[in-house]
Amino acid sequence: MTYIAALRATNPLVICLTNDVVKNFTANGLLAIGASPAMSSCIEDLRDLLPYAQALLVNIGTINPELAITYKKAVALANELNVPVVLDPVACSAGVFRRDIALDLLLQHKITLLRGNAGEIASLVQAKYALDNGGNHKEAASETAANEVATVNSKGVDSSSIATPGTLAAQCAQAFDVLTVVTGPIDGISDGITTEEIVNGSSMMPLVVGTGCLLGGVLAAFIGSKASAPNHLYNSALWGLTAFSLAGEMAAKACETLYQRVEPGSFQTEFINALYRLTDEDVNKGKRWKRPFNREELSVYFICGTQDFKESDNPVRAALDCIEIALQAGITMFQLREKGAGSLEGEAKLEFAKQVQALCKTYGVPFIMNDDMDLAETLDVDGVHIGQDDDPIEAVRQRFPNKIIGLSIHSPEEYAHSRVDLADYIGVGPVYGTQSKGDAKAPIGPAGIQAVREVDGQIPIVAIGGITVPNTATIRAHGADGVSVISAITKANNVTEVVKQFKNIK
Ligand code: 3NM
Repeated sequence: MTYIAALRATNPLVICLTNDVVKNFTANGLLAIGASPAMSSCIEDLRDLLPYAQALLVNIGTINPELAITYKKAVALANELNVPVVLDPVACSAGVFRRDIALDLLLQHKITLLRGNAGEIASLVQAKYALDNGGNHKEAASETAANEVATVNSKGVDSSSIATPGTLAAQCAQAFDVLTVVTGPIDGISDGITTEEIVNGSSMMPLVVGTGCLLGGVLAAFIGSKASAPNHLYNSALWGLTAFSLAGEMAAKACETLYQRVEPGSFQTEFINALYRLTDEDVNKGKRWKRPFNREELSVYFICGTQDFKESDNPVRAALDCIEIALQAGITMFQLREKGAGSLEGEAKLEFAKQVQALCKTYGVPFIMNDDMDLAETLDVDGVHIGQDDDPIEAVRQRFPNKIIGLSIHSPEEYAHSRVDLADYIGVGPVYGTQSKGDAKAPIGPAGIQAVREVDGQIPIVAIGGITVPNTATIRAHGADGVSVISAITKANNVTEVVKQFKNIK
């Protein structure tokens, strides 16, 4: 990726209709990264400048009624001119006036990218859900402020669990059809289909006023630059967000070297220097992206390999067809388990795995590799699943700090002896007898699921072994977040119908 090089070659003109507190820092930061900033705050001036701009930033930090009208006119004009718009709804979770201005811009105009912290984004999503459900979104405001980072789901706010920045970004992207960036100790980005979390950054960044506001400008510069890459909007924003967070890490390191300590004043200076120095190679080497794991993805988890189609004349074709139909019907996770008598090896396994991975990507479903860690690394899969006799989870987590990791568990005793804290989810089973695994252990029944759930109320659990549509409700009632199945899908007469039935059981 060469997004920084493209930005510097384009030297995009970014018009910043931004707040009074951060104008100087925003202008310096944009200059340092290689963009051309212009601060403008009246529509007469914007009419002159916008036709030449590559992007417009609207930051509502120091809002007033007159400016609110200017935001609206500026965004309408940018839409007319096809200039991408970044909206920063500063502090919109703190007051209804701000929140409704941001909401109006999102609902009445085309915003290309929305950037906010978790509280700001959650308040907008909640207000949108309230509107969709015919409710009064004004009443939702005070509740939103209290539940700053509460999970927002289709039913409203569920404060029992905290949304990850990635899931919140995805919820917002879907609610408003806008590319969303949620910033915090871990950042999230989503266009509603693809979602990533970015682990880079420095704890010093929130101590410098205007860092988040500058990010809005930097993201505008990245999306406004001419880089010809697939899915330019998402990828350039992801790259820009990562570059920005990495500049924070570089600034903290520079302060350590220069002053043997990291403090806000020197950090601010070194941060601007880091933006100036930063290269695509730095981002390539330093990026720490994590595909967020959401326990709901365990709900219908399909597992298979070509050995599960050995009765077919062409097991590879049969497996690919079945996987695609299952993906189309809405499975929530897929694991490639190419294992046991008749399974593919070497080059044939690699080629097959590549095709399955491409299918999963098309449908936005996590692609998990069973056991084969080298292949997992080669293909850069979304996650891996390991059994008790495979590579130890400590080594796997070290090798794949950012991937989903699933670990098989048979009993509360095995749970007690395993580093489940290093896993994103555990697969518990076999619940019933199974034909699909030669060396399966003794069935534990739904009570076995409950026994593990009782020792850990939180960990995401997927049940496995002999699971069918009729026994799924019981298994879920005993504490599983979802079911993983082989034969119930590979041997189904109507795969679409079976997947849909699994999906309907909660
Ligand atoms: N692992 P089916 S049982 C792959 O208990 C696997 O860890 C198990 O296949 C375990 O849905 C199993 O056809 C096979 O029973 C699941």
